[in-house]
Amino acid sequence: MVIIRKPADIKPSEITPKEIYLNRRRFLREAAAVAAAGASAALLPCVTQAGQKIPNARKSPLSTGEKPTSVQDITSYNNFYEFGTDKKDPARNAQNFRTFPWSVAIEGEVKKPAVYPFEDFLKHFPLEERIYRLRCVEAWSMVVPWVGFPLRDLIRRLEPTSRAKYVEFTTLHDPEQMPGQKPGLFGAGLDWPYVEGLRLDEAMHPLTILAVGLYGEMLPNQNGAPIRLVVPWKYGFKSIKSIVKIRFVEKQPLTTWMKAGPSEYGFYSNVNPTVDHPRWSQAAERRIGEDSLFSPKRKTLMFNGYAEQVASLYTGMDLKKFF
Ligand SMILES: Nc1nc2c(c(=O)[nH]1)N[C@H]1C(S)=C(S)[C@@H](COP(=O)(O)O)O[C@H]1N2
Ligand SMILES: [Mo]
Repeated sequence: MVIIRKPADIKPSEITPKEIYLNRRRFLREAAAVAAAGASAALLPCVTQAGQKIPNARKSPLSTGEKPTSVQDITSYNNFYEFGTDKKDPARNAQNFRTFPWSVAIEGEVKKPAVYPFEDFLKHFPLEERIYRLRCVEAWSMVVPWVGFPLRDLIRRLEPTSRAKYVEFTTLHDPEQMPGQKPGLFGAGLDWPYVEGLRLDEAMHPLTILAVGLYGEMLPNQNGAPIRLVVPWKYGFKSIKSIVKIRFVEKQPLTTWMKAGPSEYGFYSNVNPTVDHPRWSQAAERRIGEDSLFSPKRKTLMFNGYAEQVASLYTGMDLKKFF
């Protein structure tokens, strides 16, 4: 489904069914009740754009005390293959990416499927600043001061059915805007749109967030505007950008990277210094911004340093098999 288009392009057959409309109204009413009961939502203006200041994001106790990477590095060294495969490509090629209007379709095994405008999330979920380590599978890392809200807050509101075991996320598919999605040399040869997935308990973990900003401002386009996932104990590619669909499913989703290289990228993708990528070691990492001749590599930590919080999700699992 193409989300962004002029009203005239929308066929009558696509107009939101009444049930979905009513679900959305109920969602708003319940969210308003939560806000009135004390949790202060961010109350942003309706028109949002990259760089706009985010007021009153609470500082989260779940943040790392490590020094954040510079905003310059975070916004100019990116993996966002829809805009090119060079680290500098996304900052250049995503400049005119349109992220307004934007909506996220909620589908599958859930009692409240609907297409929610992005602003609904901003108005009704209190935003927090979460400073997290981000460890890319390519053995570099950053520390990012995200602004977002726990994915579990949204999931609870949507009421998954008992059949929902996994959550599948999909990025916008729009080759006109995303040149990397066109076949040819510029693309990464991935199967578009980009798809990621989590087990429902991973999605419900308090560390898992949907981010809408960084460094106190709405997300820059190259970082996944207007809304992206952040799962800090997994390799960066799980943290899917520019999400247009969240689907609750019974079976483990087939992700983009599993399709591209099943022997190299597994479903779990937990940061694990003892399980190497077939082509390189995962034992150490280079911290972006520290690449002087004298800065040693850092040792990669189990679950990217979040073992205390997340190890219990994987009790009894062979992490070499379920990589
Ligand atoms: N849709 C989409 N999401 C994506 C990617 C991508 O190419 N496309 N790259 C992933 C990878 S490999 C990483 S390391 C992180 C990088 O996020 P950042 O650019 O905000 O640091 O985004 C992830 N999310
Ligand atoms: Mo990555």
